[in-house]
Amino acid sequence: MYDKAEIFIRQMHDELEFEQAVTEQRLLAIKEEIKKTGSYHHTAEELEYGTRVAWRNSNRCIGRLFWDKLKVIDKRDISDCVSFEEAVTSHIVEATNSGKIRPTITIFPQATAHEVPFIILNDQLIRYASDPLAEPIRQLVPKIENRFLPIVYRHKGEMHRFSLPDNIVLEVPLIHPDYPDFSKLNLSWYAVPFISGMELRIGGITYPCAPFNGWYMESEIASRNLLDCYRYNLIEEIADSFHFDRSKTATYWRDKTLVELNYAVYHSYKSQGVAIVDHYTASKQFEKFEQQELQSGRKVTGDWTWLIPPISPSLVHNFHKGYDNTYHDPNFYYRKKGCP
Ligand code: HEM
Ligand code: NRG
Repeated sequence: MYDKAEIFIRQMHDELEFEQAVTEQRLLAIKEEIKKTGSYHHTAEELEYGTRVAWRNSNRCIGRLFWDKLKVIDKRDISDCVSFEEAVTSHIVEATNSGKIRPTITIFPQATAHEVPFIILNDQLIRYASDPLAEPIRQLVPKIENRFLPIVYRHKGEMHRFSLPDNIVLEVPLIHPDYPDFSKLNLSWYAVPFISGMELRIGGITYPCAPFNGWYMESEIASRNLLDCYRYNLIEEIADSFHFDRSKTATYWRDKTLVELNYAVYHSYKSQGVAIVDHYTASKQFEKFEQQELQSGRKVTGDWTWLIPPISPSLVHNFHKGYDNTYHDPNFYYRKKGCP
């Protein structure tokens, strides 16, 4: 643990241009704390910096230009379920911000050798009970009355669950300005993706519960969630609402549906005042991030298979270059299945 802590502290102090003596003093204190207790605790500044760098290091994320604007909410002192549920609810409300989404992370207690801290079993805080991806939670909670899944979490070895108050989940009805019959399908999606199934690792410390959010890129909803055959699988119904000719593949009805649906999702969010980014702008922002990192003397790592958008990938710059997919800490990782 000390070795990992040392790498992290030296990197942070180096980037933030701390004085050498301050660095050595902090390392000594960490060494002492680990010797006495078997672990150590980050200062508020280390937590904030480490978390932002974890986003900067997220190889699969195209949204990293804004890594140093992440709002970090420190809830490491929470030890009871009421406060936990309040903090999760407050994260949803504050980050949603009536559509002016704020990239936010709430950090709950770190893992220790003798205590099992909070862990959320849902992969996202908000998910429709009708989504095929809801299956693992539906297995745990057979009777679900809400349109949204309850949040299932573990604390001190016990399973708990709570339902989100319906009125805190902002949703966007999907419309297409040029195809009125599309609106008649009554489709909608929630405004904010809150990732809750990943753990955060900083300098040898693991935070198993650290839900975070940014805003959506339109193709996540349009190309994947609504069209993937193992998700909502709606390509035929949506093509029919656009009155495209499905008699043969060569009419390109699938491709046309994909493009118009991405357009519909983007314009629905925008016209209803909910933050969203189109794949082309996201890619341009990522290009700027790459340039900034280069200027700061850092190497950008990335996962090409995730960075290219699932619509017109060859029209954006990242399709045409390679990325080094090495994982550097601090970073976010999937928790191991069946953990804890
Ligand atoms: C993945 C965009 C904010 C960390 C992704 C993906 C997209 C994306 C398109 C790929 C998702 C997929 O294909 O399923 C954005 C945008 C943001 C944003 C537009 C707006 C601000 C954030 C924030 C964090 C983050 C705030 C963390 C603090 C990640 C991670 C992944 C990811 C860890 C990989 C998830 C996985 O492996 O399942 N992001 N992101 N992103 N993003 Fe971001
Ligand atoms: N594709 C998933 C969300 C994954 C993360 N995407 C973001 N993250 N935009 C979906 O629900 O469609 N973020 O933190 O903003």
